[in-house]
Parts: sequence; C-alpha cells; structure tokens
Amino acid sequence: MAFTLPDLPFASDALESSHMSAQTLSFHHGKHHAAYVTNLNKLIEGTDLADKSLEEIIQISFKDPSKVGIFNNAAQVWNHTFFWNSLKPGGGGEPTGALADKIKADFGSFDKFKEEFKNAAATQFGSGWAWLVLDNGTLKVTKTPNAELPLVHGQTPLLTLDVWEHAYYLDFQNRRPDYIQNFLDNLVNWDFAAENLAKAA
Ligand code: MN3
Repeated sequence: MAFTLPDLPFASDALESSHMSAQTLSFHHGKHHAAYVTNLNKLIEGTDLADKSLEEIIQISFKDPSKVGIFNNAAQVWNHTFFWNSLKPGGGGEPTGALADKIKADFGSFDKFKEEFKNAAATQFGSGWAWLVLDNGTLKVTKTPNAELPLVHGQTPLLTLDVWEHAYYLDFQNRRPDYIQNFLDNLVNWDFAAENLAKAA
C-alpha cells in the first residue's frame, strides 16, 4: 500500500511567532517531505517491500547496500513525521514530571542536556539530525548523518531536530546555532518527548 504525506500537526502558519515561517513549512513539508514520500512509493512499487510497514522497510533496507535509495527515502519520511511532532506552537521551556526527573538523573541537569543537544546539532557536519534517545534505559543525545536514525541502532527516539540546511535557511540563512537555540526556546514539544518516554518504559 502506498504511503501518504501526513498533515502537519498544526496550521502551516502556527509557528510564525516561534520563528519557523509558513514559507519554510510550505517547502519543508510540502516539497521536501512530500518528495521523500513520492520517491519511496516509486522505489517500492511492485517489490516485496510494497506491503511492509515503514519501520520494516527502514530496517530491511538499512542492512542491504543495494537498497540505499530506499533506505534514504523511507528514513526521511519517518524522520520528518517525527520532527513535526517534536515541534509545537508555544513550545520550548522545560519538561516536567518523569521526563524532567530522568533528564536530571541522566545528564546531571537540564542545562547540561541543553548544552549537549546544542553541541550535537551544531557539530553534525553537513546534513543530518540531532536526537534525544533512550538507549538501554538511559537518555542520551546523539547525532546522525543524512537520513540515518536511532531505530537502526536499537535506540528509542524521544525528540529530534532536523539540521539539514533546508530546515533553516529561509528563516535563519547560515545561522544554524540560532536555529538550534530557537528550537529549544520556542518550538520543542516536551509533551511529545514525555509520551515517547512513557511508551518506552
Ligand atoms: Mn528536512
């Protein structure tokens, strides 16, 4: 069954006051994310992957060098859907409850987490993603190149930030550190991360 582009979980202009413009979302969701869906559907049509779930396609294609194009598109479909849910209008600030406690236990403090996350997102050379993941019961910050994602490393992602240039160039030009800071201050959806932690526990 062919995959479809999921709607954004908010209106396309809902993040304007948080410095992610409707123009950015129209390209990032409406062109980039949409293209990954279209390409994936073309690549799997008529193959034995056509009736598999997105997660199954990701795991199978990651292990098969002849399927790198399928992996790249499948993983980018998954990553972007996860990314939209990592954002919310009026986001930012600090997590509460069990997630806040776990961040304090595993990183030392929320400030320490922010420092690690900003560093990972800023130092991912070229295109990629920064993540908060649960790895064998411990929260960790990671970064991945291109389409790669924590699922293929047996980690549970809680939150992600897209650091491909297409994610920030219209709003921040080359200033990736400002885009990262803005994500933490105004966009990050801690409710989503807390739900993912609760599901994994
Ligand atoms: Mn992107």
